[in-house]
Amino acid sequence: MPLMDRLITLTQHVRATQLHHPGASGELSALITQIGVAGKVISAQVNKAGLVKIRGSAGTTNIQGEVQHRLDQFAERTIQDIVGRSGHVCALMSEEEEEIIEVKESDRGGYVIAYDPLDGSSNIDFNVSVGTIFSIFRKVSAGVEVTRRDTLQRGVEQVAAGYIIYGSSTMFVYTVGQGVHGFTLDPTVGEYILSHPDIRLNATCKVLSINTCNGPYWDGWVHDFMGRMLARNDADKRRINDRHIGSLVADFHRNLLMGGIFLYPADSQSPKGKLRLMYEANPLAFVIEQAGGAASDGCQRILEIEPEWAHHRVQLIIGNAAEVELAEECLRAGSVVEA
Ligand code: P6P
Repeated sequence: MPLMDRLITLTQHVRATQLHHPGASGELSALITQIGVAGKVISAQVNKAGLVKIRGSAGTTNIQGEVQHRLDQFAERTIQDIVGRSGHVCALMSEEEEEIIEVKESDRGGYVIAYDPLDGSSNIDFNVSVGTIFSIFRKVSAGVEVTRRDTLQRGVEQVAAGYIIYGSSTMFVYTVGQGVHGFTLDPTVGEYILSHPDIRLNATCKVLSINTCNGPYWDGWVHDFMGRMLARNDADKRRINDRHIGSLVADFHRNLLMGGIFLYPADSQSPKGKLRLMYEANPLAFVIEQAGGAASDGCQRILEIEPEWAHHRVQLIIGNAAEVELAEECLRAGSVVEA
């Protein structure tokens, strides 16, 4: 088989998906490719963080009140420079920036991007996998002005979403609504090569991923859910394993490939939940649903939630649909008991 029949690059794959969209201008393909370029630049720095003076705290905090790491700031600048100046976006909504960044009019394109430039960054100094999460919406308002209608859209309106995980290898995982596809970066040639075509969530939920040390803060339903899940393990077999590394992209990616459920419930410390709708829950919800799973805030699909503002926090339950439904059932039962 000729070599080219074996290697499919990210750019080729994205272009092929757009061929199904009559009238596609190619702008979305170009935008996704530019996000990939930003990922290569960030990957190069993440993979040598221990060697250059780029690790550690930058001594500043972001809108979330989280300590910013030098790599957080590097990743933010990289995305602003490469994606912000691509000519394909009109606004950028970042975990690291309090305000939505409007691209100067001469450089504006037809899309809005929401992103977490380096999720899990508190783990960087310990060599734990981290990642960039992105969500893309089409600009919907007429004219060049960027309006709230363009930026605060529900997750169902996403035209593309995915993440880049900087781990034992760097992978680009994305969906445009035609399945989920994973590409592994070959650093020797600087290309993302299709390595995980049409990813489907393993039908069996093998992993339970939650920060159990938040247990004292949980509502009763979470304890009920945990009990129901752990009851699956008996003398015959351990059917469910606890895997939680505290880096959302790493926990999500492992569960996507193995089959599992991740929860970050609202609790007495984070009454609205900790994770953010626009650039964490929404993009991963798009991916998981495209892979055959589900994502909920316990009461409704993540993708149906009406955003209140750029840094809207939500309770996140994401993974195998049966287990997401079980969590919703426990929450409903718990609310009846508490009522
Ligand atoms: P906790 C990382 O800061 C992050 O945003 C996610 O990547 C991760 O899942 C979560 O926070 C961990 O939060 O409260 O368990 O340390």
